[in-house]
Amino acid sequence: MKRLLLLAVAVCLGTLSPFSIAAEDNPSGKLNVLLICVDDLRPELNSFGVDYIHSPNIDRLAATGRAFHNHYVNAPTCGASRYTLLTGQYGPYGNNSLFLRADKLKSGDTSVTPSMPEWFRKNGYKTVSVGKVSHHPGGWGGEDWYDHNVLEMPGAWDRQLMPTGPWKHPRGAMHSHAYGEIKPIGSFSENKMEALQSAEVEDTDYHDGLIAVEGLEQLENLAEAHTPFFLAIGFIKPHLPFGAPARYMDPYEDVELPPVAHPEKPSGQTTWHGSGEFFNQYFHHGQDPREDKAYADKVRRHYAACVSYVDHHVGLILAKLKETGRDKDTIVALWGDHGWHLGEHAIFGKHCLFEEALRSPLIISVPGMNDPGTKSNAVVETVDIFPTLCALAGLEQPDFADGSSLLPQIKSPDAKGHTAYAYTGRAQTLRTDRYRFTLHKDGSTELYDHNSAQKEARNVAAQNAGKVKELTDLLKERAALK
Ligand SMILES: [Ca+2]
Repeated sequence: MKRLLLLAVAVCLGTLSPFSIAAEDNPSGKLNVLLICVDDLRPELNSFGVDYIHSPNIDRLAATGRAFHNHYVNAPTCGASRYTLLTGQYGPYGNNSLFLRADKLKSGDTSVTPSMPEWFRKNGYKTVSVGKVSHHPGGWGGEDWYDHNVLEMPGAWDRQLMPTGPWKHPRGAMHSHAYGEIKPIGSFSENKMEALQSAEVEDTDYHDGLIAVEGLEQLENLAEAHTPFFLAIGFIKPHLPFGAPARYMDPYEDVELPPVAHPEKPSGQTTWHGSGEFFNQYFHHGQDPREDKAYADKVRRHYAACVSYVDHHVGLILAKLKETGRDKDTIVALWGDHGWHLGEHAIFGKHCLFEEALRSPLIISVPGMNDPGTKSNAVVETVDIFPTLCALAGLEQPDFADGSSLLPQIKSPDAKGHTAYAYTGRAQTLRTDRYRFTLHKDGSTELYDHNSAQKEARNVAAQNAGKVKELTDLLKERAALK
């Protein structure tokens, strides 16, 4: 009885995982963490209701875990979004967010709190990153993002790896095509990289194939060790350019694509932009998908092929986890760092505060969880992931985290969510289960009612002054945490 009482107290204090560990030979008595990050992945997945997408491996993960269908990122750009994942806090907007934090650490700023991997490391975990987990693949700065003395996240990783193959350095691998081709520096170069590619090559002739190979090796090594592990593997597709081995185009050759929702450019003050990354940095042969449906479909098919390419490699990682037996004592989380407009609101890109840029897939699978495969519709956000993984693994909660643990939703798919806050440099937004409310720096507002047929195609702020006031106050409460 006394032991049971102690156990109950320990669970309440968060010092034990609330899930029993099924693996008979668990060497550490702790649950491991396998975190899979996917770059620029909107919920363009079969298991998230997009029927034409071929994503059997991620779908299988969703079928054995909890898929969060209303997960929102806190910032619609890679670096700032990854900052929130990896620190559990809202932070600066920009791709250099984590480097700014590293500078603070270097200057001895004691207000900087531990990152998620550092937190696990301090709790006895071996922490390893492979590929694009922080903003720079590999997690280094300096020339070509390859100076091992310049760390994006000091103290975070026991090992950080980024196979560069024929691209020679992480900067080259980040925006690359097959055959070692890398994007020229400068947005307006005369020699722009093709936006789309479909080459008859092996999986490892694009960089995610190499990231998977390294990830498999690290996973195999960690699975044999007698310490718990926190392994983060970051795939770079479906980030631009949209290139993948040709066979991943096969499922999309003859498929009828569903119509694009609200393809018109929104009127009035919004966070709409001219898709600068897409048009300025990549070559489109004079075609504009905003005016050319055939080209828009081609872009969408290539994005889909990149999703299937990544899905294949997620499948290899999950198969290896099972083969090692560590699937019985490993939490798996799969996260997209933000969404991507494929023509909605006449945007091809991210960097705005609409649903398509902010909604991304989050799937969390825990051995022994209730109702595996039942989705959650709760509104949740990326800053929730750090406290969630701590709660699931039985680690002390990071009291500095801006989010809250999703243990209730993992225990019960019907558990309610909260609100999701996000920002760019020019505006902030709050998503409730019914509304999206956006507040611009100049004070102008957007209010969208997701219970209406028009959703984010009709700003109803002018007709709902009371709701605007209420959501302004709520948004400012969240903004004060920044
Ligand atoms: Ca990204």
